Amino acid sequence: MRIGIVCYPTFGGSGVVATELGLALAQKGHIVHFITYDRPVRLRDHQGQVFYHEVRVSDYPLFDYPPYELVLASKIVDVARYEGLDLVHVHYAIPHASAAWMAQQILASQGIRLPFITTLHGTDITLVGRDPSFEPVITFSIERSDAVTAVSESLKRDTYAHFPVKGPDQGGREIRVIPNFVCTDQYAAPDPRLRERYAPNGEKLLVHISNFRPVKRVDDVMRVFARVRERIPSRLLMIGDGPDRQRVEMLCRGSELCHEAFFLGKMTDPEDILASCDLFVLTSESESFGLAALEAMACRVPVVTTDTGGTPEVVRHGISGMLSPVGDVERMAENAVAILKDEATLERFRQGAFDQARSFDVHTILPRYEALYTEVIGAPMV
Ligand code: GMT
Repeated sequence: MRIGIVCYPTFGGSGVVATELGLALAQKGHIVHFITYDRPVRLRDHQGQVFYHEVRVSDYPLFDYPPYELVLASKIVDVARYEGLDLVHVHYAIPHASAAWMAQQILASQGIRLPFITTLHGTDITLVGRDPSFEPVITFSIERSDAVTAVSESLKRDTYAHFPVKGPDQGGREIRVIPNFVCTDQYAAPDPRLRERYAPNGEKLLVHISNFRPVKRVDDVMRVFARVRERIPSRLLMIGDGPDRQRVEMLCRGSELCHEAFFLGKMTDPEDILASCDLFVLTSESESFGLAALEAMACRVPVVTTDTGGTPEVVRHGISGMLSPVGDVERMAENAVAILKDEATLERFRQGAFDQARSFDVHTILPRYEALYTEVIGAPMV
C-alpha cells in the first residue's frame, strides 16, 4: 500500500507512534509518505520506502496566524496525486483531520478517491479538543473520517462523552480501539556506565519522561522522589522539556534534592537510559494511554503511575507496576518503595512489566492497522 502519514514531528507521544508505525509499515514493504512541518524526531534511516514531505507556510506580512491547515491540505493533495496514495492516516485530530477532509474533497472534485483514517491520541479529545472553539470542527472531522481509531478504551469513551458524536448503536460513527505499540525486540540492555554515572553507589534509579506540561504534574514526580529517597537510597532522572521544566528545576535547585535529581532534557532515543533504570514514575492528571510508560515496560522497568484514563489498560496493578489516585504522592511513594524494597520483588515487577509490554508488541498491533487500511481502501465511495 502507499500510505500518507500526517503527524506532529515533535517528541509528543502521537508523533512517536505515527513515526514508529510508518517505519514498521515500510519494513513490511509498504511505501510511506510522512507529511508534516519538520522531520519527525524518531524518523531514523530507512531503505527507500519512506519519504518525508515538508509543509512550509510562507511568511506573508498579512498573516498574523500562518494558515498551516490550508498548506497541509494542499500538500496532502499534492502527495496523493503524484505519489498515488491509497489512503492518508492522520494522527491527532487538530488540525490534521479537518485538513485531510479538505484534501479529500479537493481530490474528489478531480475524480480521485483518498480515504482518510483519524487516530485520536488524547489531548486532542480530553484537553484541547474540549475547547468550544475547536469542538464543531473536531466533531465534523470525526464523523467524516473513513475510519476513526482511539489508542485506548478510555479515550473512546471520552470521545463519545465529550463530543456530540453518535455511536454505532445510534447509526453513527464507530471508533475502534487500536492500542499503541512498542518494538520489544529493539530495546537496549542496561548500560553499566550509565549506572556508574548516575547511581555510583548502587542507588536505585527512578526516571520520568514527559513534555513537562501541567497535565503531567511534574511537581508530583519530585514529591514522590523526595519521599522515596528518605527510605531507599535513590536518584531521579528527568527526561524531556516543556513549560514546567524551569520552575521545577529551580525548585529542585533550591532544595536538598539538587544533587540527586538530574534534568537531562529532550532525548531522541531514551531507551538506552530507560533500560538502566529501576522505576518509571508517571504522575499525570490525565493520560489517554501513557506511551512513555509502555516504553519503560519494554525496557523491563516497572511503573508507578496514576489511575487515570488509559493507564490501567497499560499498567497492571501489582504485576507491571502500581496505580494510585491522581495527586496521592504518599501512596505513589509507598508503591515505589514496595516495588524497590528488595531485589526479588523488583525482579518480579521487571518481568511483569516486560511480559505486559509484549502484549503491545508491534507484531501484534501492526496487522490491525493494515487490516483497517485494507478495509477502508476497499470500501465503496460514499
Ligand atoms: O502527552 C502528551 O501531552 C502528548 C500527547 C501527544 O499526542 O503527543 O500524548 C497523547 O498521546 C500519546 C500517544 O498516543 C499517549 O500515549 C498519551 O497518553 C497522550 N497524552 C495524554 O493523554 C495526556
